[in-house]
Amino acid sequence: MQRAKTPLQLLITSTTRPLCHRHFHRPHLRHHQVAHSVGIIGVPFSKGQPRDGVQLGPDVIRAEGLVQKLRGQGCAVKDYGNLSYEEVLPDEPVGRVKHPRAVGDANRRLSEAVRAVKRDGRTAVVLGGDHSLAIGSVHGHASAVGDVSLVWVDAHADINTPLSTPTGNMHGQPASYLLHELRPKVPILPNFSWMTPCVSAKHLVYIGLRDLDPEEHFLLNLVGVKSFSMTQVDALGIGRVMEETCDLLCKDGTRRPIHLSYDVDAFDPAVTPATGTPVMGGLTYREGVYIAEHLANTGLLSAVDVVEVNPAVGVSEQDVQRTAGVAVDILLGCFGRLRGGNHPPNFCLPDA
Ligand SMILES: [Mn+2]
Repeated sequence: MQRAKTPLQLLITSTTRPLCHRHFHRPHLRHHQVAHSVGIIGVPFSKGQPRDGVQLGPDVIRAEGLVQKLRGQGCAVKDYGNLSYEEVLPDEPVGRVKHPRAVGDANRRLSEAVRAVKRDGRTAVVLGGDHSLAIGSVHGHASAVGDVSLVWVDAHADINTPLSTPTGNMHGQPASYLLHELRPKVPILPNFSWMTPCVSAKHLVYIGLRDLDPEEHFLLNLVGVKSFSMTQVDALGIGRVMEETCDLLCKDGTRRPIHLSYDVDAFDPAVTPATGTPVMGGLTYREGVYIAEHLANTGLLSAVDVVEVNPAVGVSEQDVQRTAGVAVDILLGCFGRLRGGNHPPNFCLPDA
């Protein structure tokens, strides 16, 4: 009797049709997807926001079996461990912006780490930590591969500038640092001289928005970013939202690598309760996983952030595990798992 190979030897096989249409149609991948090579970086960083605990996110996500489960579905996984960075003191606010030097320094290191993972030929997975880490993650990704498409899944737009921010928290600002179009609006903060904008507004799509400051709403319109707020998700359905997202991102016919920056607060708080800034009326589990499945099927997913899992926001242990489990499920979806099932291409049934 011949058994299936060990999980490490397996390749993911999909028996469904590709989800993306037109530009992303890749018929040769229909049944035998390539094995994914994944590089994980944990970023135990919390200074982009005021709540303690989000620095524990990477290890809470790992504790839900991320590495083993990815290997179980055929991925070659290298865990690079947690990013180390030093305490930056003193770190007085600049204007309203809190902890600019710490955020700048950690992101410089993260940018280098992500670039190294990309040069190793792996899809980068960055486990947060707060969402200010997207500055270094997207920057490092773009510095390794060139122009990227950025899909930002979040309840918030995180696009305040250092001058427009009502709170001073840097996890509400990363998109403004990343966009070429906002360069004239963003002063260079201490420990940010390494950083230059690397994303065009026309290559950014938001999904899941439902809590924007007036300043952010103005900024979105100013630079003309496409956003599918929860209103659009309700009106169109997540299938059409993802179709339109992929059409928009390749309108110019270029197959840019995709950077997915996934804030778990995009989900409804009933799905991901252990997060710092929950907002009612978010994505269902099914919608959130569909986003990952759809982008995986493009074959262009090149880096993924999963951020803002905070085990210390006063919820039960069960709530923490559920939230971290959803973070893991997003990543399994990003690397080929389909709810309709998968089997390895060399799978053999036992003979009678
Ligand atoms: Mn966010």
